[in-house]
Amino acid sequence: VFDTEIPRPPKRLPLVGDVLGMSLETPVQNSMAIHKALGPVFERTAFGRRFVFVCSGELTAELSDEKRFAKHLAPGVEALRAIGGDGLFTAFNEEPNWRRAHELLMPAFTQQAMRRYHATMLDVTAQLVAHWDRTARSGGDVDIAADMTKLTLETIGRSGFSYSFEPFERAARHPFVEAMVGGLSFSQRSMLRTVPVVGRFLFPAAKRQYDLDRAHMRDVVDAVIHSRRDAPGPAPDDLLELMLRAAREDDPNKLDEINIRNQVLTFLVAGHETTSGALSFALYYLMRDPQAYARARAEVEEIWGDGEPAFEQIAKLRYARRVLDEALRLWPTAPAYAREARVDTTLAGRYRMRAGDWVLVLLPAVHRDPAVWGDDADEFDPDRFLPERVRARPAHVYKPFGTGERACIGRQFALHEATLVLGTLLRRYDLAMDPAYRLKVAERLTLMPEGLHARVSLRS
Ligand code: MI9
Repeated sequence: VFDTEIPRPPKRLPLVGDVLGMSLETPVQNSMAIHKALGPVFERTAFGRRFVFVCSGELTAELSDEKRFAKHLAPGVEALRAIGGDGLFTAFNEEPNWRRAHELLMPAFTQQAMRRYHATMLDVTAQLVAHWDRTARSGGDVDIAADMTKLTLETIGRSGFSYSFEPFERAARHPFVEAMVGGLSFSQRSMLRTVPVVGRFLFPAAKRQYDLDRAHMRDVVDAVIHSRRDAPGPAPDDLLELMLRAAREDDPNKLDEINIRNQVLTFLVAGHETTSGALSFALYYLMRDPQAYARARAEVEEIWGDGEPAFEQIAKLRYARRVLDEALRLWPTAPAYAREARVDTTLAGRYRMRAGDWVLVLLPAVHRDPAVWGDDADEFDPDRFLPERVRARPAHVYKPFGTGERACIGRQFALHEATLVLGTLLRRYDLAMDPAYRLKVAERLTLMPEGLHARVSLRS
C-alpha cells in the first residue's frame, strides 16, 4: 500500500494518531492547515486509521479518470450505511441496487425534470417568506443556517414523498428531524469506537439512543409508504411514487421495499444540509459584500420583475448562480470524497497504488489551489465563474458535486432550489449581519457557517 514516502505531520501520538493534537470537531479545517504545511499529498492518522489526502487541482483531475479510479466509501460514509443502507449514496459500486436505482431515478433529476418540483419549491419558499415577514416586524433577528435547513428539508420531504415536517409552525424540531440529527452525529462519532479506551466508554449508552433514532426514522418512512399504498385515488407525483410505480409495473429497474426506504432516507439526509449550507454561505458572502448583493438583486428585478418566477426564469439568474458556485468553491458543503484505484496504478507519476488503495479529495483545499485559482484564491469573487473564465480553466478541478458515475444526482435539484430561494430573499429583504461576526465553520458531515445571524427588514 503506497510504498512511496508520503509526508505526514511530525507528532504521532500513540493512541489516536495526529487527531488528539487537533480539535476533534473540525477535521476538515485541520486537514486544510496540515496541507498548507505539507503540500498537495499528505497522510495523517485519525481514529486509528491512516488517511491519505489529495489537495491539488491537477491530482483531482487525474483522479477523475473513471478508467483508473472509482468512488470509494470512506469510513465516515460507510458508517452512514447504518441509515442509508444500499441507497444511492452509500451503495458499494458493485451492489446491483445501485445501478437499478440510478437508471430508475436519473430521469427524475435532469434539469428539465425540475419543472415537477418548481411549484413545491415556490410554496416552501413562500412559507419561509411568511415566517421572515413576521420576524421582520418583530425585531428581525434570524438564524440563517437553522432557517435554511428547515426550508431545504421541507422541500426534499415534500418533493420526495409528499411529507411535511411543518417546520415553520413548530417551536421545537420535528421528532423525525431530531432522530435524523442524532443518528447522523452518532454515525460520525461511531468511528471513535475503533479507538481504544475512548470507544469502549463512550459507545454503549449512545448506541442505545442511536438504535431508537434509526427505528424511528424507519417507522416514519414505512408509515408513509404503507399509507400511500392503501390510499385510494390519484397518487402525488413524487419520487416515492416513481419507485412504487416501477415496482407495481414490474419495471426492469424496480426496487424492493427495503431499498425504497433506503432511497427515501438517503434523499432526506443528502438533500438538506448540503443545500442549506450552500445557501447559508452564499448569504454570508453577500452580506459581507454590498456590491455583490446589489448586483444580484438588480438581476433578480430585471429578470423576474416583481411576480412569482416561472420555471424558466430560475436558470436565467446567472449572477446568483455564480454566487452559489463561488460559495461552493470556498466552502464545498460536502467537503470530501474518496477515490480508489480500480487497477494497480501510479498517481502523479510517483505514488504507487494497488487496486483498492484509496485517497480522500479534500475539496476546500483543491478549490483554493493557487495554480488553478490564482493568488487570491481565498477571496470571494463570483466572476470567476463567468463562462470565458470557466473555459480558460482545466477540466475537473471544481468538484463540489463529486465526479463520474457516482457524482451527485441532486445537483440540478439543489441549484434550482437554491437559486430560487436566493433570488426571492434578495429581492424582498435587506439583510445585515453583525459587522463583528467572523466566519466560523462548523463541521458535522457537512460544513455550515456557525452562529450566523442576520437582521432582516422588508425593503421600503
Ligand atoms: O449515485 C450516487 O452515488 C449519488 C449519490 C448522491 C449524492 N447526492 C452524491 C453527492 C456527492 C458525491 C459523494 C461521493 O462519495 O463521491 C457529493 C460531493 N452529493 C454531493 C454534494 C445522492 C443520492 C445525492 C442526493 C442529493 C440531493 C437529493 C435530491 C440533493 C438536494 N444531493 C443534493 C445536494 C447536494 N449534494 C452535494 C449538494 C448541495 C448543493 C452538494 C454540495 Mo448530493 O449529496
